[in-house]
Amino acid sequence: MNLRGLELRRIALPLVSPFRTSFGTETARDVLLVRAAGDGAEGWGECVAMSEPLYSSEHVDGAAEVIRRFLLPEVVALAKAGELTVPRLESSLERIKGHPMAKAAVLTALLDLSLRESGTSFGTYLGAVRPTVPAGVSVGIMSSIPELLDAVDGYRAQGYVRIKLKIEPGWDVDAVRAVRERFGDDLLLQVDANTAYTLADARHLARLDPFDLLLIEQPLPEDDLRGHAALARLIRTPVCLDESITSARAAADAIALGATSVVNVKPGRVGGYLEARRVHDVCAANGVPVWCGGMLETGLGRAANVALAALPNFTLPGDTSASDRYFARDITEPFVLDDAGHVALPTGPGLGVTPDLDYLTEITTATEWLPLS
Ligand code: OSB
Ligand code: MG
Repeated sequence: MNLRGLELRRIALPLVSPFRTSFGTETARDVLLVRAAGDGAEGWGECVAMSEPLYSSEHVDGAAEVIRRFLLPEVVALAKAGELTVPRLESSLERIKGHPMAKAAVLTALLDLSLRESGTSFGTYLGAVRPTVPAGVSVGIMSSIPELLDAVDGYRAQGYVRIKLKIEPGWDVDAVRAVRERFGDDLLLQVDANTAYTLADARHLARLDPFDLLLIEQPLPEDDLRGHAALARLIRTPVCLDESITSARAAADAIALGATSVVNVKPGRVGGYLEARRVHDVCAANGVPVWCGGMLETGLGRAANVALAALPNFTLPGDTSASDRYFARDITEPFVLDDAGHVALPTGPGLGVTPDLDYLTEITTATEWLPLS
């Protein structure tokens, strides 16, 4: 891999509608993109950090600072030694603590560059076993139940095969009951609390038991594995961890403790696609099914997620929705649902999608060139 430098590009991509979770409301996606410039070819990595540290401790400004100040020198050192490969860089970055989303963005840009150079797709590289993956959709907290039912109805009409409702105290049992009553028992339904509850809410959360949910995602704080294990013994709905799963080791620990019986795999949260594959592998070895989470990715991040979701132990539909779930216009060719409610893996080299540079220029708020020498 012959790398000339990294370009950081910040874009502001409007959302089709506000997306409300227990931690906040987004109206536009503030995204940091990393472009790895080679000789001719280029690779792209999307940093999934959000503007504010409300989902996890990272945020966009912080990620940009970590990349320019601490990750770039590791890239430069390996390049100077003629040893720049993605696995080598991943190990070098271990000495920098934390910042998995910043690391994932850099590693993904370099992986895309090297796969484009070798003519290999992300899916082939990661070990995909299917050409398409089933698409679920994450439905934000709404201001009323009728508004929620309309939104779910619309997504079902579009073909989504699984619905995930965002929940928080005050927007949980009634919302789930209303959706179950309206759409029936066959609807694949799950909920995501983004850490909004405590173990003292166990009896309340047990009121979700009659609704046959696929899972409840991250009810308790990120560092509360014991709490999740205790909760899992008090409710029937399977507990699925998202925020807590920061590495393959964290996944193994959570499984051993009985804190999670399903795992949401998000590459940005675990430091990239190599670690995401290890999370997949450790879960598979323990008989724990996984699914691919999302962070409102543009087509670039979505392409890589869809490829990952085609690995064998991704047996539940992911938050791998079509581009128009979030964006009227994506920065790449859009991901669309097929008749079966699936999205297709790109087949071209690397991510297999290309950003539209004119549109990118239009929505760019800042760029920064970080040369290797
Ligand atoms: O917890 O899964 C989450 C979006 C932003 C941050 C965290 C989460 C989410 C989602 C939407 O639920 C996932 C998506 O459709 O990209
Ligand atoms: Mg989640």
